[in-house]
Amino acid sequence: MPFKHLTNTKLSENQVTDESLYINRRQLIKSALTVGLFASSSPVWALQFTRNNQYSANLALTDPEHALKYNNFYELGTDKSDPYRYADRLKTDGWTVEVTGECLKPQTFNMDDLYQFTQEERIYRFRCVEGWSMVVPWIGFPLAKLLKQVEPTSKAKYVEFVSIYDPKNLPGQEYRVLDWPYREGLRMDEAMHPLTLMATGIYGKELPNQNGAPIRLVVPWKYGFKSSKSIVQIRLVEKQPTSSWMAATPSEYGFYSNVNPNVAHPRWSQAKERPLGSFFRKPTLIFNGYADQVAQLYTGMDLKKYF
Ligand SMILES: Nc1nc2c(c(=O)[nH]1)N[C@H]1C(S)=C(S)[C@@H](COP(=O)(O)O)O[C@H]1N2
Ligand SMILES: [Mo]
Repeated sequence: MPFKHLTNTKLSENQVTDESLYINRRQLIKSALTVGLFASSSPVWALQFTRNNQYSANLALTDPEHALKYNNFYELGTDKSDPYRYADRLKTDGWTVEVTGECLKPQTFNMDDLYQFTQEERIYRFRCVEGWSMVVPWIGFPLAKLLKQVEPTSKAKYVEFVSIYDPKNLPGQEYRVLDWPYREGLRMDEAMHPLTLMATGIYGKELPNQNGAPIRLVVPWKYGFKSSKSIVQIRLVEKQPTSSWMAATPSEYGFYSNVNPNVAHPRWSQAKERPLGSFFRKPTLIFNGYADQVAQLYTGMDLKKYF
């Protein structure tokens, strides 16, 4: 993500190439050749899922070569190629997601617990605030199912998502490009919306590390940075949380961040997008094409003010 403070903090190749990283990189190249793009240290999960045809985009799928190798995941580095290159630095063994805050039954879920939710495949459009987009088949389950299980109280007005904090292993967290851990948030009705997905897989397989293993959020009508990767905690809260991007640059990144071709980013237009793998740009749709399903969430709100 272009970010004005990053021009100074952006690292050159040499700065991050210490001995252990160099060895790691060579191992990665080897494993990439043998097991392909899904190179991952986690055990292979026997995926059980059913396609949900209610969610199909009527668009060609993005080539996985792009969706799995051109990523934003600043914990692994700020270059688009860093997340794939340093994927092995993300440790996912024994992963748990703590759901806490304003709810009657707070619970810590391990991945087996989370795989108990019926896993479905949905094809969604995805639009990054930087102006690129993709169309990918995710596997996962609606966040609403998870939230209902912990029984939110009437004070639960917002949901905050906290991503992994592991600066010893994650090369990007050695640097304060963002105030770690990565934090995002949704309003309760957005979080409960049937489109809002907790994703555990992509292209028929478990999520590779670079795409946010073992579990991430996908909110297809909002800019990509709202779709937090590698989530470890979900907090039900009364007050609107401040996301890492809002904290970093409040004039550029708001809480809502709904895809909107009519509201320019302060430094570039949002009218068009470039699908990954394509040379040409095409018009961006309001709410990323999901207006029929989500526009009513924002009735009466000035979308220029609540950006
Ligand atoms: N924890 C975390 N989540 C994150 C990010 C990040 O840097 N850290 N980047 C966001 C941005 S800007 C985008 S566009 C998407 C990219 O997801 P993808 O690499 O699977 O396409 O992840 C989002 N989730
Ligand atoms: Mo993004």
